[in-house]
Amino acid sequence: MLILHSPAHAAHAPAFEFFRGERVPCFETPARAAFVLQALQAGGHELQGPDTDSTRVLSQVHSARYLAFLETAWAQWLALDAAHAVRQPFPSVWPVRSLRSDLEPDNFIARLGLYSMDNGSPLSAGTWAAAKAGADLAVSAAGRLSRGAAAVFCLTRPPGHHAGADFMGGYCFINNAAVAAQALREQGCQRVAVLDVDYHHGNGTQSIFYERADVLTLSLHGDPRTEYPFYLGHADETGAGPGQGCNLNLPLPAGTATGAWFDALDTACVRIEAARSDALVVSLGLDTFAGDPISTFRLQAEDFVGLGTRLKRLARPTLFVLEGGYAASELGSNAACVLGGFEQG
Ligand code: OKP
Ligand code: ZN
Repeated sequence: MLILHSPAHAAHAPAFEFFRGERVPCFETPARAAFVLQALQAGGHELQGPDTDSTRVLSQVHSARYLAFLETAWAQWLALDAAHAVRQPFPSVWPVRSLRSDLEPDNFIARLGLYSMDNGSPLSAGTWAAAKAGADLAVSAAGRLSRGAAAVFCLTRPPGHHAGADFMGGYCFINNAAVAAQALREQGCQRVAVLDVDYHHGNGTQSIFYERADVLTLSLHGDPRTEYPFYLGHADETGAGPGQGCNLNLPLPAGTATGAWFDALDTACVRIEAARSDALVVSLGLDTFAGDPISTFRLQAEDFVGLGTRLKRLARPTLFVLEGGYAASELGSNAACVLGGFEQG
């Protein structure tokens, strides 16, 4: 399978996040992509770089003021104090219900809160460069599918599926899967399906397309009653307006193992076929793995082969985008299992 990758991902390398009352090393690291690159190259997959700039498509997915903030956020942080070069900004205040989000405050931390859903999306000097490179890969991959490729894998980080039109969250800044789906639509696909198999609900992707009938969004994930992102991802969220019926959530209890997970995958696949989607974007989170340090599902390596095989049966042009997966040293072999299952399936 064709792998699209850019070394620019490594520019996003914050040191710390907050976890259970402690400041801990980031789970979402450059090493994750290095493990995937190593495994896929060892597996003989072809590797190429991006060939398209995503700027125009990005403006169809994210708000202008959010993109302007993200692009200059690190420079703004540094401008406050040169000592900030070795510190990470974190939001500490958010415009929740009854507070105004139409106005941009002058204060940098207040703006950071305006554009964040949590304090779990650490920024570093190269965050914009890495996230923009991921979007370039997503648009480039859509172009490959439109020109006849059967499948492409975008080896990107940071992930994207929690990022909404105007906010970052859950390690995500730009929604690569949404960018890919939007690019496919603009390149002539009438109906696109985005299937999110990451452990965490793809709240950003759902919200970006919630009122659209041209992009079907589906997500299998840990039940938001107990799992991040908590405030979206319930089964009764089915789309709105013209997009009514075009969102499917399949929340599963913490601890879900192979059998129940594949039953849900089958439900999602049946819906994709019924919708006659003509291209498939897969938000490929591998944090459903039993060894994942921040998740509770119990999939094994061979289950990822089964995932690839099931997706191949959909027989649609397929664009994989890497999302989560934090058992870094097994992330490459698990990704290779999905691609192997797809190619053999
Ligand atoms: C991103 B993706 C907060 C720690 C928890 C939420 C998990 C984000 C997962 N500092 N962060 O969906 O794999
Ligand atoms: Zn995840």
